[in-house]
Amino acid sequence: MTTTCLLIGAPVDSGKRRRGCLMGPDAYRTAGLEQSLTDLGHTVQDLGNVTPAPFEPDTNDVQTFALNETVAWTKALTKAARSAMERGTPVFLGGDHSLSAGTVTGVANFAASQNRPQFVLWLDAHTDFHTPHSTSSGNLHGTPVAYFSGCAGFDEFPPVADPVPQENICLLGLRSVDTAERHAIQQTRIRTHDMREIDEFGISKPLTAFLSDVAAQNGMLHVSLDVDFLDPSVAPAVGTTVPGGATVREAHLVMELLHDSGLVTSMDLVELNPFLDERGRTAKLMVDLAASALGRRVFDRPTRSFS
Ligand code: HAR
Ligand code: MN
Ligand code: MN
Ligand code: MN
Repeated sequence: MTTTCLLIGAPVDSGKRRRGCLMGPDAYRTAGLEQSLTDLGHTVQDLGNVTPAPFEPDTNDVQTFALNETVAWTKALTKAARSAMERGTPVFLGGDHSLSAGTVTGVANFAASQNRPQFVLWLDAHTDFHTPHSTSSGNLHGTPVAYFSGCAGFDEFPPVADPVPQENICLLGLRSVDTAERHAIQQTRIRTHDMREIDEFGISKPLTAFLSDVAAQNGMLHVSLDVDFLDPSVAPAVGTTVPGGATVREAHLVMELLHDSGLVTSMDLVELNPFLDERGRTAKLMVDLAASALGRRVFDRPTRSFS
């Protein structure tokens, strides 16, 4: 099945102190994302980059780094995501992971307008489940899951109109979880799958169980792919490398199963820092993974069913 893919640049760099993610959208363009998706038969429109409205300057000595800038991005991206959903399958080109505070709330708002439940697959070494009060780094890229699931403590941010229900969120690839996040997440119904579970039972098991639930509820599915889901030996271009991540094939298998499911309605590619890349290899791998999610395969085979 072919679709209209909307490439939307989100050069958000305010979610942490190390600079460079603002170059992400252009790195994906340079690595040939548009052509890769066109080659699969999709109609592809590059809508350029989103820009935030003007914001008050941040003083960088508060507990949350670059709060006003991140709030401005959240507002702009919520709007962009909401309206893109009317027109096709948005692929948000990050930008650091704070951008998902905007993209997920925007797509969830659209799902609510369709009376369909929103689901989120979060492919990441981290849970990103801090609130502005629990974070010790002050880096807001560590908070979007708490925000879009409706946790308290985000007073400076816009209220979340349609929080994603906890049981509709699946975090896959975990291997770096702060104590406050672990305690908080254990009180929720969020599905968490760490690398130990993936090593022991394989990556397809938790994923196919989740996809079956999405299908059974006629859900919309947002996929948020953080570069650090991957092992740093194959994806070095990220500020927060954590050893022991997904292999190239594990990541492609996730994407291939996602495509087979026919359930993906929106996607983020986040945390790419091209300043840290080696001859574009991480950007290229992320483009190849996006292509797998949108239908690239070695051979045709009977499509797996998830209902
Ligand atoms: N938990 C740590 C913190 O809050 C690290 C968060 C890192 N997040 C990302 N995105 N790189 O997953 O500072
Ligand atoms: Mn993340
Ligand atoms: Mn991460
Ligand atoms: Mn603190």
